[in-house]
Amino acid sequence: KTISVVGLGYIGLPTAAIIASRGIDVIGVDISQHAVDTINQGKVHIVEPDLDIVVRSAVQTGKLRATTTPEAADAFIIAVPTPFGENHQPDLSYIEAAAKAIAPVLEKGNLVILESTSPVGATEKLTAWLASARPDLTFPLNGSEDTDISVAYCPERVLPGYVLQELVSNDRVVGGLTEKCAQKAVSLYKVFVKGDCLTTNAKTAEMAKLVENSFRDVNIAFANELSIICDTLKINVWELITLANRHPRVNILRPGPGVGGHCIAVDPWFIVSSDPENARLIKTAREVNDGKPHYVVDKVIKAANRFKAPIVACLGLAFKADIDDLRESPAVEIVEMLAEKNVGQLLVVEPNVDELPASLKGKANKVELQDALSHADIVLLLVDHKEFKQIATERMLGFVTIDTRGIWE
Ligand code: SAJ
Repeated sequence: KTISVVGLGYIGLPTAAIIASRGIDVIGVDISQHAVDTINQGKVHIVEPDLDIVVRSAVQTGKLRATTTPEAADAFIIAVPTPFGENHQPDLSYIEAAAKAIAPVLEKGNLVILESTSPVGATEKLTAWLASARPDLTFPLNGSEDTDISVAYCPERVLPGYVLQELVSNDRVVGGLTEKCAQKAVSLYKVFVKGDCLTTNAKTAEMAKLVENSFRDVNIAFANELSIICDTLKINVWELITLANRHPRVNILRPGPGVGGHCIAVDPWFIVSSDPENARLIKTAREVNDGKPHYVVDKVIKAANRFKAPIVACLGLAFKADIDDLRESPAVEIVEMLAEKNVGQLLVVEPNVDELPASLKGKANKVELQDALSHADIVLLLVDHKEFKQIATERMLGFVTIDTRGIWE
């Protein structure tokens, strides 16, 4: 058996490597020649703990090979991005391009699985694109059961930083366009998934993924809103949450500088765009979380007004603790806004990256933690990296601190 994984990014590459590590031939497909070349040298173009080791061994044993042109396989797993475009509408163009790319090599008996986070109905759209490119094959559209090609939707739920463990241990929701499609997909996942594979229809599986991330977004919004209300009421939100969470049925998440990453800040919009009138809470949660970086900036400006030539140490740029991923990071957004508003001299500390992102070059200086602390008037904690948690609370007494993650509270 051969499995083709289309899209070798944060999800596709680890999935391809894990399947290959189970002794199955895997053909990885990506439009980026750079990604393909890097992988074929046994190296990785993305950062994820231990991924380099698994990819190197999969390539060395000849089980994993990458290419820019799709080849015939028994099953295709599509893991391409689904960004949102104008007005928060989902952009399915990568899925469409992937469908058009694999359609010519599809053969009777093949299974196609979509893993990309998608709005409800995307699996049917994918199938329609495949069907229009291959009128000689039958597809599971309009309830047809016995078809040449099987199609299923199976979202991933892995947490960045723990991808290799979670790919294996998490339960999977497997949504088939038909029952037979779901069963075929389960047999594929059983090769490497130790968790349960729960079958349903494709639409429910698509919605399950969106709902999981929206649930988290709404709950983080609750915490973020509380943190602002508590500022008004002069209550320590961290103490408040610790106390409230001692109730047996209360579990408030942690406020922060905003919500980043490519999933939680994006997926709820897919629900909103599918039913804007009724998705009220979900939309408001997005707005609350997107508003938090602005609130933090205003707080820094107020603090900075107390100094003639304020020096602000900004601790952390990543979108969450102990990772190097700066994309969609509220911390980056906050430092950008501070630079734009000329709030003062900005010293940035980010132990997990070598260079400032392009948007901050020339506007802020990247320095070591100790340098930042010896010069700063204001310390703005943006990410709860372990290096920052190690700073003793007493050390912070001499500064005006704005601790968005509550590590020194
Ligand atoms: N955050 C807070 N307060 C919290 C928890 C998180 O402010 O109490 C912030 C983080 O700092 C970060 C953002 O939210 O900026 C998202 O971080 P996260 O750790 O909640 O989630 P991600 O984006 O790394 O991964 C999520 C996970 N989804 C859920 O937990 C429901 C993961 O399982 C998904 O696979 C992933 O999205 C995805 O790919 O969809």
